[in-house]
Amino acid sequence: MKKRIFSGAQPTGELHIGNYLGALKNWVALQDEYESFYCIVNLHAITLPQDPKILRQKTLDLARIYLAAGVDPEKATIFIQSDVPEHAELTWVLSCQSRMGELERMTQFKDKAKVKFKGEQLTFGGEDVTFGAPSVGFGLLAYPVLMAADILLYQTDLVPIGQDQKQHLELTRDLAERFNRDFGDTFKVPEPFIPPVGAKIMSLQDPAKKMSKSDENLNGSIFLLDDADTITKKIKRAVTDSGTDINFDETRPAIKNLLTIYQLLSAKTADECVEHFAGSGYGDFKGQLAETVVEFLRPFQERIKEYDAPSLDAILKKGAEKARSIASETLQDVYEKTGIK
Ligand code: AQP
Repeated sequence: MKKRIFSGAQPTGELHIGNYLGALKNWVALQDEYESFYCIVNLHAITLPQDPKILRQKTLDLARIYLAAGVDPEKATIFIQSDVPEHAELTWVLSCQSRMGELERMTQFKDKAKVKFKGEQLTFGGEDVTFGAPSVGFGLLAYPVLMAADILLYQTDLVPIGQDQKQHLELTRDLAERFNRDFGDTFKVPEPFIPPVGAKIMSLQDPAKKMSKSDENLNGSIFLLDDADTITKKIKRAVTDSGTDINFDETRPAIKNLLTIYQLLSAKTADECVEHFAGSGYGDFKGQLAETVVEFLRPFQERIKEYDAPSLDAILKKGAEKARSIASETLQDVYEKTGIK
């Protein structure tokens, strides 16, 4: 029997090349070897305010992006999180097993709470952290519990994620182990799959910050739907480091980041990349990088238009049915073990 994968992305903002290289690219690479479940996590999206109309549209757009990236609906199960109500139901049960302290410690919660709720300062969570205001949404705190439910419902072996989600996966493992200890063996304890290269693509404007959908500086990210002109401009404006060599030097993070994007999209080894650009200046390097990104994204953007509404609908309906057949078994077991049913 094939081992199982679960992963997902939020239908918020614009997906960027970091989301692709850190996650989607690996989903495609792993779909032959594993029984794969790729979810559009719309319930996660509402942990921050969303426009309902835009959210509905973005949910379908994201399904198209999965398909255009190469997720094959004949091999992998693609579905919308809210079409499988077991995700929300298991979240409640796992919430009752979660501790405030462990949720308050999550880096993403601390970052997002800080950014979104600027205001009066106060100390929060027994830790040396100050937040902007007392009205941080509970959904933001509960986010990793919902993520744990997503993964554990499918008795998942492996979770392909970028570096930023590693801490959430560790919490998922803790919750699975705690539940198994207290109620008997119920969940498989999943392993993360974090790619050795590309797990954290950095902002083009600040190599100390990860490329991020919510970055206010749009020049920091290359979005999957950017046109050729915009991509070229963004790469030309990307910050560089002092020095002239083009190599993977930890002390020159801006060039290392650009070269990593080049490496992953050109399918060259690290040594081949360094050799290829030996003696080149930054201008030439950036020009070739821009061409590589544009050439990669052109057919991708064409493929997005391939699926009309009825065929997309059929894929998502079939995906939800398959997902539910597995998720409902796990939830039934959880309800029996906890005395709910
Ligand atoms: N910069 C990145 N490099 C590599 N992988 C990344 N991922 C996110 N950013 C990078 C991975 O992409 C997957 C889908 O993530 P998501 O939809 O949950 O994205 P997100 O966290 O909303 O995306 P951002 O850009 O990180 O958004 P904000 O700005 O809201 O924080 C995940 O596997 C993630 O690890």
